[in-house]
Amino acid sequence: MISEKQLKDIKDELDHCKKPIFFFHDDPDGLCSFLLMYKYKREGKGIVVKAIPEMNAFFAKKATEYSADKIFVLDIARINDSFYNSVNVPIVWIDHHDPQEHPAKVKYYNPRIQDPDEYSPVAYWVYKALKEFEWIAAAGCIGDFFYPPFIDKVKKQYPDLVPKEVDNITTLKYDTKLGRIVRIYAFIMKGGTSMVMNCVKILTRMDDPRELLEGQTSRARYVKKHFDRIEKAYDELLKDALKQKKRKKLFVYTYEESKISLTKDLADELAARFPNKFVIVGREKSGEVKMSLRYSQKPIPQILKKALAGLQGYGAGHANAGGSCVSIEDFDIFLKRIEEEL
Ligand SMILES: [Mn+2]
Repeated sequence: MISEKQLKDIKDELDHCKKPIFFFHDDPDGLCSFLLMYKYKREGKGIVVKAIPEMNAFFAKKATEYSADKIFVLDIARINDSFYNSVNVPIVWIDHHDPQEHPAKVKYYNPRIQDPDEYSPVAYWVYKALKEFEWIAAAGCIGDFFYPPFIDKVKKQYPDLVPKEVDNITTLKYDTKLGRIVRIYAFIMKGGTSMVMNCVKILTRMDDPRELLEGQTSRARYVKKHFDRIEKAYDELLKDALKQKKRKKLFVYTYEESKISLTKDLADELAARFPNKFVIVGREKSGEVKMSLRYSQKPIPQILKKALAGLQGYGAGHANAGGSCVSIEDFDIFLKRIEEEL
């Protein structure tokens, strides 16, 4: 957990700056963490960190160009030395991946320092610190498949978004209008950075979730147009994935490199549909298969370690979700070994 004292520190850090810059992960948890902070502060600039969740000199340059007086890093797993070496303003880093070493000058908050097995998203902690916009915080939590403990507040305020009988994360994510918002948030983060940032800018100005769902305003239609394009590609992949021949304990789906990576989102949905299977969704690119893995019956890191022994590849993950990459030549043996471990 992150203590009450630390939550107060986070709020103080945000209260005491004039030109903050926010770097955030390109998923609903990262986006919602940013939206909560920005909507509270009403100052600053947001920058999405795409492709590799690591801060480096490229992002340091963005902070300098903006003459930021404080840097917030939200839901990003790593900060590279080249980043530290290139900035000289305070850094506040809130994350929930594996706890990392960091220079003493960095204020680092991670619920897993105290409790290595804790699984709570960054948006949840930012909400606990700032205490506003429950629906945005809930969207961030749902994106990371975490049932928001404060969901009753959202149900009360927006009964049309979350009916009161909803009591589990799968229904919340895949069968409610709030879940639909999470999907919109996830998909608009795909594609070129300038398009993504145009959409994010619009979201910072929306206070009512229904504006986005109903799509009546021109700014909502702009976001919707980008979303529709991604959703169409996603629906095609999902349809194709569901046609796969089923194996006993494994669900494997691979697709060719295309411009948009939808691997994580597909893996999440397939895992929700097939909760007892080990789900592998992979994208073939330059001789490798880049995969998202989902499994609820046994810790993934343990299985991965055995499956990868001696192969050209790497992988990591939490208990139920992980990622891996192996060369195409090793893919069949990788799958066979996983099957043996289940
Ligand atoms: Mn994230």
